[in-house]
Amino acid sequence: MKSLGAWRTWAVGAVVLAVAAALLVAVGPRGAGAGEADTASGHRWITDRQGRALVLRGLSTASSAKQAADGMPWIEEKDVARERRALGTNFVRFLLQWRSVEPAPGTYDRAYLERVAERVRWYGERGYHVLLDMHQDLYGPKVGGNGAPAWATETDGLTSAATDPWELGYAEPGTVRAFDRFWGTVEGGGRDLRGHYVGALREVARFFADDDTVIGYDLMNEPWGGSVQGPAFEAGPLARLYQDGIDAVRTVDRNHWIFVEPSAIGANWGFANGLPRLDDPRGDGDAARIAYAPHLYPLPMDLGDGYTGDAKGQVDASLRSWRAQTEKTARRLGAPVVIGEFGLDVGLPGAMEYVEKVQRMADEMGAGIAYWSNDPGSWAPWDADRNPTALLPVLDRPYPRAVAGDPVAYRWDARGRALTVSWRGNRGARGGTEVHLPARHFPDGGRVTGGEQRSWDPKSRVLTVVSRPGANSVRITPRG
Ligand code: 9MR
Repeated sequence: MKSLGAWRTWAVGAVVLAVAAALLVAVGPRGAGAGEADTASGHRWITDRQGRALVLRGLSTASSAKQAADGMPWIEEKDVARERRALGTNFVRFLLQWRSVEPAPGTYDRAYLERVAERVRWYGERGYHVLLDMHQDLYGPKVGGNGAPAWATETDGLTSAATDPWELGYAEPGTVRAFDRFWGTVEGGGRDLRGHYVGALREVARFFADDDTVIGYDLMNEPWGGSVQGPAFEAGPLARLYQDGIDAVRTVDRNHWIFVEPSAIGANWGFANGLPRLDDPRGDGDAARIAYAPHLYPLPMDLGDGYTGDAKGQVDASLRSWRAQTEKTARRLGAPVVIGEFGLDVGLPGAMEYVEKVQRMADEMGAGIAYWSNDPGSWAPWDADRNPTALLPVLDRPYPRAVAGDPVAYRWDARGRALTVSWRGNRGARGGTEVHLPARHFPDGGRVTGGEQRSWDPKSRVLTVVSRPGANSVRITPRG
């Protein structure tokens, strides 16, 4: 009982610290040069094999993989086909589990990676780019979460109770100890757990090094510091793990992007984070391929609130702060940004207004998006019977899938029914700029001004456009 009381005190302390940090963020200097990234330009871009800048739009696949005995998500190939048809997406964040990659210490499950590869192929055949996400919540199944294998969960006899909301489980004693043992921040312990984790990342990268559908690796979902929190965690144990992970991946894979996340609790709400610049053995500047993939769950909504026009302005304040902090960290890392997760119960008041707002913000930032998640149900574009929810038409919107140049800005104006895309140069890219034109807005295809239509495929709903010499901006409106 005594230790339970101590942990409650700890949890309250953490919340107080968090609020203090929020205040600091609120009164602290606005991110220097935040204006630089007010348009889609001003940062680096993830490119496809043809050298075109990618605007990544998609969902995570899937929460169901966390519990599945074989670690596979719920999807069959026909579901991937439906996702492509219904949403026109080009991106998926695919969940992996450490327990499945390394079921016994130093033993890697090739059959598991082959099952993953089969699903990656389903996506690849439909033009997707797949981010492999080493997922965890609450450390692992042995302490009520998912991710880590039981053999890598050391709790010294401490246990974790189920909590509501689930995130509070991060303060449960068994979970905190498991993380502390993983990071090596408490005395004792047996195995070099983080060494094993880095080894598992390397084996995933070795397996997928030549897979062109894979865009990169997300080194750890929503990292948690256990009893070391905030900048001390991010600049310390987390940065060390990331650097070791990057170095290990690069021994087997020189090409794919490596995505890093901040400590979720805090950064998800818009707080500052202390991730330092990381080194890519590929080299500095344009040679480096490190991307930044923070998650976005403004605090009132993380606790289950809707977005009811946000009368008190708390969600909007959280969003502004999140954007400023994200841009600041991305500049420090020299990294493009992908919103690795955002999402909510579609039935909450104002939910669609919120999703539209985040999508507009991502367009302004030139950031990719992976909506959480594609699991049929109340958060998804389809319900348990696979019928569309109110989210489907909101996610299915026109966007440039790949830009043959350096994107300056792109915007879908729903009222004026026009998609505008502008860019600079052509970065030596092969092929034209590809845009997705959903049937709901462009039933008969698009009319292009400022450029020339190269091709239009009414089945995939992809229109390819090239700009006229000297012009760098196209506008596409519905034909007819
Ligand atoms: O939506 C997921 C919920 O059903 C699970 O119970 C929970 C714990 O595994 O995870 C939720 O998904 C979270 C994701 O794993 C990490 N980011 C926040 C997501 C929403 O809470």
